[in-house]
Amino acid sequence: MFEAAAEGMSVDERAALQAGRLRDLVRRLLAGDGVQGRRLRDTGIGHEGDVDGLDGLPTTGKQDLWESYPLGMLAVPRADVVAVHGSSGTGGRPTLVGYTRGDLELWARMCARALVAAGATAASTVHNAYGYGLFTGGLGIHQGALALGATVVPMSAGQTDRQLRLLRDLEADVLTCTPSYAIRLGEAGVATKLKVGIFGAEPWSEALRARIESLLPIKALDIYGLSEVIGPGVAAECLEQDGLHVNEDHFLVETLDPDGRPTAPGVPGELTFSTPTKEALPLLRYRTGDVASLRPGACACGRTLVRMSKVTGRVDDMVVVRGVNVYPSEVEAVLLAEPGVSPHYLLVVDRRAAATRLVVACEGGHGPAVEAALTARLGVRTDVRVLPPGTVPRTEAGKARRRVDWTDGPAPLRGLE
Ligand code: DLL
Repeated sequence: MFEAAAEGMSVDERAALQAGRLRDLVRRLLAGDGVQGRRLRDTGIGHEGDVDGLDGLPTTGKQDLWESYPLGMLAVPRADVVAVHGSSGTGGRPTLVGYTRGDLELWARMCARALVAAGATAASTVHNAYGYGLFTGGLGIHQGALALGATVVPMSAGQTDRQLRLLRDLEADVLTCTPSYAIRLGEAGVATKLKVGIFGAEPWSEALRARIESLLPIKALDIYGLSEVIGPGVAAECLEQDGLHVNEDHFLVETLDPDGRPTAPGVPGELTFSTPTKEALPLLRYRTGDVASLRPGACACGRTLVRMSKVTGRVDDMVVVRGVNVYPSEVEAVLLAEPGVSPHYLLVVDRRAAATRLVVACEGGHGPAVEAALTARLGVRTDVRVLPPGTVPRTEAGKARRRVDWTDGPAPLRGLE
């Protein structure tokens, strides 16, 4: 472990640490004049910030960040902000996040924890193909690798030929990129010295994991995070591949039901984070929109941190077709279980007529068989279009686009009409 005392701490000791940190956060927010402090005051919490736990405290959402764009929610003087990151966001509107020097240092340690959980050491070479820039993937992992003392190859995304060349020539043992880009690199069929990959920034199924592990071949691990909370390194899998360890000494996690009540262990809910040790943008109960479940209990690796499941969907990503709820992740699981179907697919939600139609564009496989498997799993009929290889767009940089809404105009892909 990179920080064994924190990652392997007893559950009681950690609970006490979390309670103290939460009270500090509440006091800090109450002392400021921001939206979070106002909400706390409205809830009737006194300035001494004596709270028992998270339940009942007000929540925060993306809307709050949008409304205070660009950096209105800062809890420190602007002069203390040393970097800005963010994301284009699921809704297309940018979300910006400021970092103090302390925030960057915390972030580096969280990413170093993820690298060590994947078996990386100071002797490792990390081929980092997450995009560098405003996106947190590239620079987050980069700083984590530096904190670990590994050798980082700052490839950024794109230019696949050059990536393959440097993978071979520098003999990296750790690959970091989006899972869709890992498929892209794997399909090139180049022999490497890679042992493990740390993939995240977009949802990916167990079926995609199996595909990546056989293509590259490596151990494929999941890493989760979001810029609002810090970036990658909020949670990450270890080599046991049995859930993502949430760094809950710094990121208090809950899963909430649609009414805002915590769900029981194992029951999926909306991931909600509080960040008591963040300086520039501390968040109280930030609702992420991501759906997963939580599981307490020690892992065989020795970490005692609560584990989250893979993200199974987004609260806003569910497609309702004839009353049936469909998640893109389920479509992916079905497709990859079908023989001959490539990992490149697009779920097209055709909303041109009053009745929504689901079209699944894929490459390879036997159309009627895929259709039957999808109907059986989803409980709703889909139109499967098997397109010629190379038709479904690949991701060179950034996150894979797995779902598109077709509201009017020409089809989003040729061959769908
Ligand atoms: O994607 C941070 C990151 C970079 C995580 C590199 C992992 C690796 P954002 O651009 O702000 O930050 O996007 C955050 O991406 O709310 C999820 O919806 C999604 N996401 C991130 N990691 C995963 C994952 C980065 N492992 C949003 N599985 C989040 C599923 C993920 N979805």
